[in-house]
Amino acid sequence: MNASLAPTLLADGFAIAESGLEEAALEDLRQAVAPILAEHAGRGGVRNALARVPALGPVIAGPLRDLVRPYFDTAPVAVRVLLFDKTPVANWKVTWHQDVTIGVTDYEEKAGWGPWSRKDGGWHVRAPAPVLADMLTARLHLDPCGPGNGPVRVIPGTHRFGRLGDGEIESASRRALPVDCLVPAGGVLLLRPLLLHSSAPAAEPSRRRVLHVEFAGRALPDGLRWAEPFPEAPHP
Ligand SMILES: O=C(O)CCC(=O)C(=O)O
Repeated sequence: MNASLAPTLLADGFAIAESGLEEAALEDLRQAVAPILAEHAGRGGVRNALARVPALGPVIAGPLRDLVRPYFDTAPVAVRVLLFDKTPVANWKVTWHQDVTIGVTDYEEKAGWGPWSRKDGGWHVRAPAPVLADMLTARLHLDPCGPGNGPVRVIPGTHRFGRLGDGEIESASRRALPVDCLVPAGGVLLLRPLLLHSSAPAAEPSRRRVLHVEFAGRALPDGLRWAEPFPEAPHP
């Protein structure tokens, strides 16, 4: 990992890195995810992607984990794995938001946690800001993403403001100059979950396949447990 990305990640909340994966390895990943993406065609995304495609394990535990490791003071663990694809039939948009929800094993009312929801058979909860501020997402692009492919758009520095309310998100998005995250195939967008981000429909829809992996370095506080830690549960 290029350690010189650290100041950018700290100040801006995002950075674009190289995975180091060769085209043949990327093609293996495209083939591995093809059936599940075909099954979800039109929906834009797949949850629990690692459970559904175990062949993703080596790239998550290897190159992606190696890439984020310098940003944690304990060994990071993947805690959520999603797949996205933006295609001519699923040319979706996402409005400005922060990623504030995590997957946990059990429902338990705790101060500072909530609201709770049930998705795909698992418990999801809005987490307190310190938990989210410690996390880092690595989005490995299986296709090149240029300005016409509906790239993720970010507002640099907003990850430092904690969890924002709807009004704050609205005014930040009106005042700030967003940046489009253009990523080549094999590139990785590193993103703090609290960074305000959105994405527009692709102006030139083709495929925009992304393996999205959220990493955390610690066990959860308040007796809660990550739903899908991989390759092992994080240490307290
Ligand atoms: O892939 C995208 O366009 C947006 C994804 C996103 O907003 C998210 O993962 O929270």
